[in-house]
Amino acid sequence: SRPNLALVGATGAVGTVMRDIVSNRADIWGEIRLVASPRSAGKVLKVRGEDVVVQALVPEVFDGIDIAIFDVPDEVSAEWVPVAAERGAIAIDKSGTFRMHADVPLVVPEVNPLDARQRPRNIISTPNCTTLSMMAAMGALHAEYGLQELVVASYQAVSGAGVAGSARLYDEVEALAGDRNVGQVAGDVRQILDKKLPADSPFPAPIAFNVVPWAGSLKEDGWASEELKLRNESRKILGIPELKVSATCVRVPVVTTHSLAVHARFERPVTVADAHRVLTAAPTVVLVDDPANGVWPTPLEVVGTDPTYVGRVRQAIDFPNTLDLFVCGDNLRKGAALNAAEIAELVAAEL
Ligand code: 11C
Repeated sequence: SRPNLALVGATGAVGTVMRDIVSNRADIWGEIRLVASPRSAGKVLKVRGEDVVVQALVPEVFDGIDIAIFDVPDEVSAEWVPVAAERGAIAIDKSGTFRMHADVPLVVPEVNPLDARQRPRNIISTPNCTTLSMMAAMGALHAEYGLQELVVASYQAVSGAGVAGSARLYDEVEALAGDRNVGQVAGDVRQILDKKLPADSPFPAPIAFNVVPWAGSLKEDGWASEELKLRNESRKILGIPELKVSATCVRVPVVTTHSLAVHARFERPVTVADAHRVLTAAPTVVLVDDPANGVWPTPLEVVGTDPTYVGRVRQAIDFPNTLDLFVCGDNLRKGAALNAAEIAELVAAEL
């Protein structure tokens, strides 16, 4: 019989995309159960064209469920993912809680699908959306040339911070609209926003008309959690424990789709033409790289789609065996819901 799927966190930014994705991919599921906090229980949402009543997150909600995808805050995952796993579901978790646990695989299906089979705790983690936005491309290049070092700057969309992130950007743009002098004097945007909007922004500085060199929470020595996740998760997914990674994560006023400028050094020599061939051959990567004709990926051109887009591939002039490139990936699709759905399909094929 067809496996039953639970979507936990069905009403969030990723949950909304998740419902769309499972409704539009090949339908391999029996029941699809929607689960959310008691606050959202009773809501009626569409999945596969049908109305489904959202159920509250309680232990019994996992009875009869084969696979449960969680997209909830870290502390909710910490409490509830083990509950689902103990009740017999295979839990696919989007939070940061279990990603670096040695007994939990961290999976990107086109890079390390076999890792999904070793899941002693019945838990599989799916990576941070910033890491994921470049993994398909970097995995393909690593397989060919042997990745040794990554230096990355991210340009992260506001929906990475959930529904509240997108709402804040729209609110700020609205609050600033019409004033053609704004943004030319230090601090003026902040003053206007302080007057017009609530103070509790998900971002530590104005995000409209701005870029903010911060994403996540403060870790040791001034690092932001997103930067460390990008390092640790890339190492685990690619299976290169010693990979050298340094990242600076930046939030930009883009609604959805993370972009990354990547400087990647390889063990073996690589030319731009060879890298183009490898990226073109990678099934989930789209090469968009014709600068003479102004062709490169931008978040606005790729939002809402599934692949990882790569452009601006250059051989670093002063660094041997090194490429510089620009990558865009929808942070809510491949960066979150799609990767989780692909893992679920991988696991369902074994059941
Ligand atoms: C952001 N990447 O753009 C984050 C959100 O570890 O899954 C996801 C955090 C995570 O803000």
